[in-house]
Amino acid sequence: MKFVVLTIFPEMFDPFWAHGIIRKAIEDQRILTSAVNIRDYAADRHQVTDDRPYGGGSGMVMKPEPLAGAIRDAVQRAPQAKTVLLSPQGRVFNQAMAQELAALEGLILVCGRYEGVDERIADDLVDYEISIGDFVLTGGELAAMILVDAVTRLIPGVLGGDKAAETDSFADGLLEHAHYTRPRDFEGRGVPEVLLSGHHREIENWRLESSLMRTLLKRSDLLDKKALNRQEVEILNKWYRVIKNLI
Ligand code: 4GX
Repeated sequence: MKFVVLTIFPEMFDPFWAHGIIRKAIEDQRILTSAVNIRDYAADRHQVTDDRPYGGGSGMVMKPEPLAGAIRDAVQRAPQAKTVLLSPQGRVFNQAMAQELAALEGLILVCGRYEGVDERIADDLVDYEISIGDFVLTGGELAAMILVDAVTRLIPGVLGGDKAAETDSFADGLLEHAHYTRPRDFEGRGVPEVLLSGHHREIENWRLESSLMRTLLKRSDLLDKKALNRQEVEILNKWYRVIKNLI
């Protein structure tokens, strides 16, 4: 997968490419990354990328010509790639979208600053408009990093086995079960006994129960969307009966 980021702050990506799983994915050539300076496509002597909005008002808008130049050049170099504009007006990013994007050959990620980009860019040169959440950032760069991060870890071979991504939170519509590691006693707090038992079947049952209960208590909205199997319904019913007997 090829990621080309278009930004006026390409240096923001240097530490991002240089650490952890992203770094390893680059080293293993599972992803190819570049951050391109939109300023390099500005025609004037001062390489201006923004201008005042037509109709007046405060704030600046990214000029269309440098952006169009940068996008067209990136498309030429990665003709298979889809172009994404990071914007609060976009579809809100989630794990299902990350999975779809992970199947693509390449992504050109357009990072806007200021009040946004000239609307004609979004209309004509962008395949997807994506928001990473309902809050306002100072620029699309952090949004692009989040998208690259979430997509990269789904590319086959990037995480240890492909098991790791399969057992994720959200992969099956539930939150992750609780995790514990040594020491067995941490400041007087123990570890669920079953996890020390070596009974793999019981451990799997406990983990499913943990996932379901955490989802019910912390993110019950996720359960509304999920198609539950028989075992999951059985566990939820069991706890429902426990609670009902208390009230
Ligand atoms: N998820 N921002 C982009 C400027 C902008 C506005 C409109 C294009 C169109 C954001 C988010 C986000 C702030 C990045 C405004 N660019 N991006 N920027 N939430 O808040 O992705």
